[in-house]
Amino acid sequence: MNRSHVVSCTLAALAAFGLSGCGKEAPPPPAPQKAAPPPELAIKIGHVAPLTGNIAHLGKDNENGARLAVEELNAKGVMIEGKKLKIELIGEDDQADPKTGTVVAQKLVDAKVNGVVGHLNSGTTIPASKIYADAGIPQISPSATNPTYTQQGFKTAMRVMANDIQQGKVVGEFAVHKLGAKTVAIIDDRTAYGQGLADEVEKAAKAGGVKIVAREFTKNDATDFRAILTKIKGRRPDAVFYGGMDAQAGPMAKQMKQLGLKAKFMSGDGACTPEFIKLAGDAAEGFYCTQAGLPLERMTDKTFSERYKKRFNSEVQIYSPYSYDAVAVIVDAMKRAKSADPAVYITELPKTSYLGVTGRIEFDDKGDVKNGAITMYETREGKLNVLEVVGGAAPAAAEAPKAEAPKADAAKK
Ligand code: ABU
Repeated sequence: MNRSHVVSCTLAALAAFGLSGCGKEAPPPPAPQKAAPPPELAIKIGHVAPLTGNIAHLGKDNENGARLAVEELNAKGVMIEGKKLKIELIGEDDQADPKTGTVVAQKLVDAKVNGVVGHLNSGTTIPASKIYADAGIPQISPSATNPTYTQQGFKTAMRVMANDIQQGKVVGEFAVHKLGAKTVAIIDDRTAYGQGLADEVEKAAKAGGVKIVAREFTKNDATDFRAILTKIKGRRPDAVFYGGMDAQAGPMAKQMKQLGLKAKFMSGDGACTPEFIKLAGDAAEGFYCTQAGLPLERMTDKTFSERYKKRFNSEVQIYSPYSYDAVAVIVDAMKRAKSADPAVYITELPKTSYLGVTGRIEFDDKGDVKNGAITMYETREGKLNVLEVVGGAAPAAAEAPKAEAPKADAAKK
């Protein structure tokens, strides 16, 4: 073998096999080819809630729920027509302000989102719903309970928890039958939610024979309620109902105690939060409030709060399980429709029957969740304790919450 043969042989061997020798060793088997990853289908889901201001803690909770769903669904890999869904969550801050709500709604429409989870407040959700409806973009609110939202005839508008007709009736009847109230004073914050719920409570209480001895109002940025409470104290009501959020209900409870107003204090879901207890301190004791759904510990997926805490290093406030489910319901409809196009998958939304974190989700012909539950709580020893659950679907045996609850549909996909 001459020198040039040795060189060419060695180079050829190295090039061919990347190793020693020339004709002495069998070549190694070719490395297995990695399958090409499936093509991606990138979609955008908008989320809107107040991320600044006095209920930013609730807005962040809503956004966290939606974010957890997006992250888990992306990690699982949802396939639509051979493509792997890649969901981007676009979070917007509407500051709980109706005008800002419409501005950010238009921003999401312009960004061509495939669906919207939000808004948090009824006062922003209702005006924004017209913008999404005109654009044909499905919107699922995880927390807006004012009935008007789903009564406008928009096919795009849905919610995943009970509404204030259901909630007001439970509060009013509880005041009559469980608290034995004969006289009630009502305060609201003049928002679509606060005023609407207060009206429903008034209706139900009056139907039970209660006399409404005062009907007062404040604002959703107020902090001093002493003038209203002093007036109410003079009417000696058995109970006071506040229609509004925890940011006002907390200091209101404190000021009731300071003024020696001993009436039972009641409110709805906007104030039925750990934040209320933090703000009210000792005055939180003996407070009654409702949530528009099942208690967290009785929901289908009991691992939700652990996953939430692990991911965000904070506790669930109230609505995050619903915003989680709202994302999952949108994706479930896309899967059944084999399309993420809003014009296509919207036809599947009304047919939804989805076992989420919060329970089985199905919609009535208006877009309200069927069989919504209302839970009544009383605050004792600094905690919200369940008193009763009204309504809600009787879970099928396979869906009933268990000590080791099965994961929700979203987690199985
Ligand atoms: N449902 C209470 C808070 C949100 C809202 O309806 O305004």
